[in-house]
Amino acid sequence: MTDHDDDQWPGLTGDQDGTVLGTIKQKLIDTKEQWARDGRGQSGEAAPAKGPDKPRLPPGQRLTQDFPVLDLGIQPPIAPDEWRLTVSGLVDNPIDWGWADFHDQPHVDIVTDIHCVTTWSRYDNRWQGISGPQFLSVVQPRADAKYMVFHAHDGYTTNVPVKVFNDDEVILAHTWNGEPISRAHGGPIRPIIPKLYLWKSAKWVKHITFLDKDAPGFWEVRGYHNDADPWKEERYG
Ligand SMILES: Nc1nc2c(c(=O)[nH]1)N[C@H]1C(S)=C(S)[C@@H](COP(=O)(O)O)O[C@H]1N2
Ligand SMILES: [Mo]
Repeated sequence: MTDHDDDQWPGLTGDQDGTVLGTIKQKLIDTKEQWARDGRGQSGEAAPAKGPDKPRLPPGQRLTQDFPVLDLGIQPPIAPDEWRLTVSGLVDNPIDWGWADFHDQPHVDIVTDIHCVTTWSRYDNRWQGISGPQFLSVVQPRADAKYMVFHAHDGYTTNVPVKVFNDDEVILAHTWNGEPISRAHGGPIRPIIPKLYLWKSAKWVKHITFLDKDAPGFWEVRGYHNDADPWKEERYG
């Protein structure tokens, strides 16, 4: 079962707010909230050892070769020439970037595993884009900026501590495995925070705000764990 199924709900795209779409979206949300209450996918395995004995697959996860698509059913089309990213809140440099500004930044090329709360993991994803630390060095969060909230074009939000974003594995990516990140996966630019479950990596991001207080996002207020560490199996609660 996936959250979003193109065959079942054809043409379910665009920022519409019709009643049919509204009903389907609410059904998807209700289902996942029920999963959170049920603790679906929770293996209850003890947290694995750290260091050299740490296995590659976090507890309760299974490996997949494909890259499932999960979202609320709206996949906003964003052409590179209309893409913008704005930053607000507790920063010294509240940027307003277009495509060229993004590409003027130094880029990195990294390979990471990703882990979804619905229990699939995917190894060896190759990303290109701007590293988390590079991004932070540009926007310059103030000392009291502790949390980032990502806002996306479909209305989705998610919260991440600045400390967690400041990691060489974090990337604002434009490329996945040699191809531009597809619309279905949140292209043209998507933050990837591999050390957290994938719901913390907002697709179609348009705005990032820096706050001194935490502000739980879309799933965090609907039963998902605030911290989302796959190694501690922080799925729900
Ligand atoms: N904008 C936006 N980002 C989102 C979501 C969403 O609905 N909207 N869903 C989240 C969830 S619940 C998951 S599991 C991952 C799925 O990413 P994928 O479709 O690339 O696998 O995206 C996350 N980012
Ligand atoms: Mo998800």
